[in-house]
Amino acid sequence: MPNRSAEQQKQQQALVERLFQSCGGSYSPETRRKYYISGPQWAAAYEGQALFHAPTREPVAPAEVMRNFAKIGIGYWTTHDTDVIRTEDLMTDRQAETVAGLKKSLAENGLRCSMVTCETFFHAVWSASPAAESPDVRAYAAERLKNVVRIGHELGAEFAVYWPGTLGYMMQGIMDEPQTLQWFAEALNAACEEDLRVSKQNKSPALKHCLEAKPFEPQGELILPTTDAMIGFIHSGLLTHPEMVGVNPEYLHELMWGGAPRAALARAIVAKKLWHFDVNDGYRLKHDVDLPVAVVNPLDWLNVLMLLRAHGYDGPFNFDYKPPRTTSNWGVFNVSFPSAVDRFITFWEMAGEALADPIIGEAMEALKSGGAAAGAASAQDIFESTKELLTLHELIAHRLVQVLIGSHKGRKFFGAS
Ligand code: GLO
Ligand code: MG
Ligand code: MG
Repeated sequence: MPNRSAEQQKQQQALVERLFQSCGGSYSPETRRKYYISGPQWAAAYEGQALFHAPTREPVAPAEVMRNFAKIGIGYWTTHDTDVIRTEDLMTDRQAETVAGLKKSLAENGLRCSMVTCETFFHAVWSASPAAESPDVRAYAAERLKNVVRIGHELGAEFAVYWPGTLGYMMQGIMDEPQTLQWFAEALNAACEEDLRVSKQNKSPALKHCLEAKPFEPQGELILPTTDAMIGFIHSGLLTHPEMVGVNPEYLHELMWGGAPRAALARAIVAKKLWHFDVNDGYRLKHDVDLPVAVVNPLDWLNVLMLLRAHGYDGPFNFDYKPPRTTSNWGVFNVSFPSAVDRFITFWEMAGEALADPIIGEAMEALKSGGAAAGAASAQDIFESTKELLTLHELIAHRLVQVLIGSHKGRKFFGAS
């Protein structure tokens, strides 16, 4: 029996490989490496488990993840502290050994660690959040954040990300929210202070600290549910170093609450806080399915990347998605990551084409010039003067769909003359 299934698996992999190759359109590892694309340890090693799901895949060790990322052409690796170090080994000699091993694997694979993040949502210690009423929990949270900052420096990371997933409640009225926010700020302040200390000591740049919001899940209600809430919090006066703190919006997290991810990103851009970006896809007003980038909302993804290209975003694109649990361990590195990366690059290229498209360009310019209604015209005159121009909105939307499906490059559909 085991032999038979091993044979079947080989045949099935050959089929998947052949069909994937038939899809075509893949980029070389060299091309993929030109983008600031990071692959999370936790995405690659995700075993497919969830509240109602048993795991479907085997665990994958960091060195194995790195080896595969290097082969695919993903140049950067990101990790939670506890993805690679057991909670009980954190801040011990075991941690130092593990971090030294990670540095070695990164170097061997020609990879860099771009971001480190602190797990403050999974372990039982966070059951009442990292800003819990208990001073012991809060002191431990501050130590964990400071430790992540030190690991970040050790691994040469540029960013530290914090997703305070448990900063909220299940039942109303159990906490004093302003007090909880103050406590949460204290942990972040400790992380920034530690960063300043270490970077001064090492004469190395400080990390960029980025807050990530999610509107619901795993708590019933969150205190900082959106990127806008995070930006408000950064400017609340509770942080001692607001200039060191920015945001890491996640595409799906903004969509989940019903927001327009592009508009959320735009608000972070004008606040000069868009430093890091988690890319994935999913559905509005549903749970955090973390699907691979652009498989659900391709037109929106084209638009999001147009915005980021137009405004010179040069931070990382962190592939914070979950390879579907129907994908095998083999499939994670042979189909899931390469196809996600290639779709992303394709959309990035398409966004460039759309921004350079002469039709869209001329339409935008015409709209900006307006109708030239002479000076002190009435509301009705102003309206009349642009009435025909405004049809360009619909024309632009049409053109963007043409870019998406390639008909601007002459792609014809069966039956089209
Ligand atoms: C979960 C979050 C999570 C964070 C990670 C980094 O929904 O997206 O994956 O991005 O913990 O802080
Ligand atoms: Mg995320
Ligand atoms: Mg998510």
